Amino acid sequence: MDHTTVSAGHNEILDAEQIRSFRERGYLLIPALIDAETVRDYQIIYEDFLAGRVNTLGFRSDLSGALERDCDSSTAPARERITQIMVPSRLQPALLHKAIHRRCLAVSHQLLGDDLALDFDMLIDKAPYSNTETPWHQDSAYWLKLPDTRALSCWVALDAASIDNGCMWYVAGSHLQPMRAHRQSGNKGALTCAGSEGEAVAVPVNPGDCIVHHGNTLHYSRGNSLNQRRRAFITNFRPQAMIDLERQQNYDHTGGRSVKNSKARD
Ligand SMILES: O=C(O)CCC(=O)C(=O)O
Repeated sequence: MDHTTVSAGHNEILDAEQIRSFRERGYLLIPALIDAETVRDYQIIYEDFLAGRVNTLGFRSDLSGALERDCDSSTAPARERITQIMVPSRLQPALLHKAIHRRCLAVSHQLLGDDLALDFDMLIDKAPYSNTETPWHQDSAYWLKLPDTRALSCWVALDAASIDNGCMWYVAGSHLQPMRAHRQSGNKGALTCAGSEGEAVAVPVNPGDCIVHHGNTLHYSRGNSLNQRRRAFITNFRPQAMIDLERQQNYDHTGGRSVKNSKARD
């Protein structure tokens, strides 16, 4: 079995109104995708990654660009402003069979089609008082330009996220607009483009809630200015045929950050 194989089961998680709203806005809040006990289970796993008990094999970096990319698990904790760990399910394949992967795959099928499959996953943590925003961007700027642009990111909160500890903000309908020009921030840090809170909506969440957004939806989050965690477990889905195209070009989302989609280049 391929390491990214996930089975969605036959769950219908969303109703027709939620699907309509996602198509119009390019994002959707799904309350309580996982229950409180499941959140606690994931928090334990997450801490194993953050504390370096799982060897993150060079897939851990500071999304802010304040540090060099390849901080290894023995030296990384506490120095990062935004901790990003790519492909956690490659490091711990049991994750593929747990609730987040199964339920998010089912959501992706309902929203964008039954041919969607897991492309990659990642953890993004904003530690208390780390005060560092994730700049405005569209995920598709990070990715190869593909003929089929269906792509879905499922952002599952393992902590309450509010405006002050870095909940997500989205520009409704931006997935239907032309891509904005992106550039890289910091030292090999996150990609960024023009965007502002004035054109966006903040989406505070509770632990266990999931927000999904289309790969072209413009989004951002403020820094964490509270004494409160902000851990997110993120899964990304796209058509299996597009994943095959990516892999044929040796692209699996673990390389360095850069503007890869020429449509989005400054
Ligand atoms: O968690 C964040 O602050 C940013 C997440 C993000 O940009 C994404 O999931 O695409």
